[in-house]
Amino acid sequence: MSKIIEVKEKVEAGKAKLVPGLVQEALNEGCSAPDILQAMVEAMDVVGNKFSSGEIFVPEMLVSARAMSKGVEVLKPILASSGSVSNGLCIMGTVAGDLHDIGKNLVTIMIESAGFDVIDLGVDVPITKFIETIKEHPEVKVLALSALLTTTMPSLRETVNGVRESGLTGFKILVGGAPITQAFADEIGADGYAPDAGSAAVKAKELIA
Ligand code: B1M
Repeated sequence: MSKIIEVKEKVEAGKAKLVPGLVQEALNEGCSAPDILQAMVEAMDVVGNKFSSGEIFVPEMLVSARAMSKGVEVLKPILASSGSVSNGLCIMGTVAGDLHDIGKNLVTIMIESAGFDVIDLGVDVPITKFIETIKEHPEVKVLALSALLTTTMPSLRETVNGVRESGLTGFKILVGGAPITQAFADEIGADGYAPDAGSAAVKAKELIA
């Protein structure tokens, strides 16, 4: 069996101890890092669908997420191979009320590889924390906001509004996450939207050009 299929199966099964070794073996077999990443994302889609249908519950989603995060750690040095350019600072976080971080972490890796320094504020980040961090780092070029739940789309809107209302300027706001669309990004007044980690890095560079 191709190692990439095994990676997918073990992420789905939440085998965090086995996944890093299998990811390394898949790389050794000649599989590319983006292909392995794609297999892990597909595994998470399967997990999400099983959760939706009531076949599994939150703890199973969590162990799969841990397994994928361990796999991403092995891929990170390859995905993040960057040049020496510096595009400035990006402040990143998942908005208040939302605990999903795998997508945000991938976006962070790709934005770093596009030459940005990233301050990652983590998950469930209150608006005040974003504002405080921007004040501490007025040189920030991009504020990158992730939201993974339809129920945290309003939190994304409030974060964009709150940051705008703070009067702080000099940076662009980039948003994304599974339920977010270009139309929603426009509606809430974000400067940019990207559907995935790779295009987030491209968009971040476009925004500061
Ligand atoms: Co959650 N969860 N979850 N979950 N979870 C989803 C998102 C869900 C779709 C599953 C489902 O029902 N099919 C569903 C949301 C439904 C909806 O919104 N209508 C859901 C739910 C309902 C919930 C809870 C409410 C469940 C509950 O408690 N009853 C709960 C909410 C907790 C909270 O946040 N307050 C919850 C909890 C969790 C866990 C904690 C158990 C765990 C997260 C652990 C972690 O992240 N460390 C979890 C997981 C693992 C998932 C699924 C299965 C996988 C998410 C993931 O990592 N995907 C997910 C189903 C799914 O996605 N298929 C699901 C892989 C990742 C690479 O993709 O995050 O989409 P993604 O990131 C992409 C893009 O979105 C984009 O680029 C990334 C990479 O290409 N992107 C950006 C992301 N951020 C971006 C920012 C950008 C640009 C692009 O610019 C700044």
